[in-house]
Amino acid sequence: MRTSYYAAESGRRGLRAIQQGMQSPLTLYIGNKNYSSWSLRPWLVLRKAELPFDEALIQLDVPGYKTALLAISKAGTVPVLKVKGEVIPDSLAISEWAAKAVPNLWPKNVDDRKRAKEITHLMHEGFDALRAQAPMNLRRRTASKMPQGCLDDAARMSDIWDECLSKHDGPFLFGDWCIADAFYTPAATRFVSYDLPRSAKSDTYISELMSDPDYMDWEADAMVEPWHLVETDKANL
Ligand SMILES: N[C@@H](CCC(=O)N[C@@H](CS)C(=O)NCC(=O)O)C(=O)O
Repeated sequence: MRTSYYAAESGRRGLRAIQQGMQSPLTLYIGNKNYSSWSLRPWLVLRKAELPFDEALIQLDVPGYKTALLAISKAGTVPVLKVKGEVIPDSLAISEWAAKAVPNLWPKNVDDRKRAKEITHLMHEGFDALRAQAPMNLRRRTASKMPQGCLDDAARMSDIWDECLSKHDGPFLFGDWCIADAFYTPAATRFVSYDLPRSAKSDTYISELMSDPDYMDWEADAMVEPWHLVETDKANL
């Protein structure tokens, strides 16, 4: 996999240069690895699918970044997957694209698959308080008191994990790794960053996700990123 770093300030020309130099038919556009939870999800899915891809990192929240995002897709957000001429914005749409291309990214058992999709959609559309009040910030460690909305979301998430984990032998929500685990990995990092309460079962699950080799590759890049989003770093100080 090749990584291209795109300085938003350099405008569309820089982006075109990256596109022209790219080798793989798949390019995943992502945001800062320390902060972009939506980018991490399909990145993990493509890794687990063993689909070779290039990644292009768009630095978020710097002058010109929105122009850069809009030059990639009308959504104006990352992640975006480019497959030859096709442009697929949105973490879930990219994951579903991968699941069509490669088997076993959703559980085989019909009931498990239905539940895995339900809880993936829940993560994609919900848990607003947790997402807003405990933003993904892989470098962050704090024991600050967290707002009640965030604690309520964390308790609900830990219950969902426990329900899934109690029906399977683990280590993942439905036994083998699936897209639902990708969707909950950024949430798991928030439990660690903000020291959110969780059950013993959920704690073991979090440790499993945090020691996943693909996740650790992403995290290693995040740790050395030179960019800091000051407002995000101050959340719940
Ligand atoms: N529903 C979208 C959400 C994508 C999203 O909001 N991405 C953030 C980065 S994590 C973004 O691009 N923000 C751009 C902005 O704030 O202008 C998905 O699942 O991919």
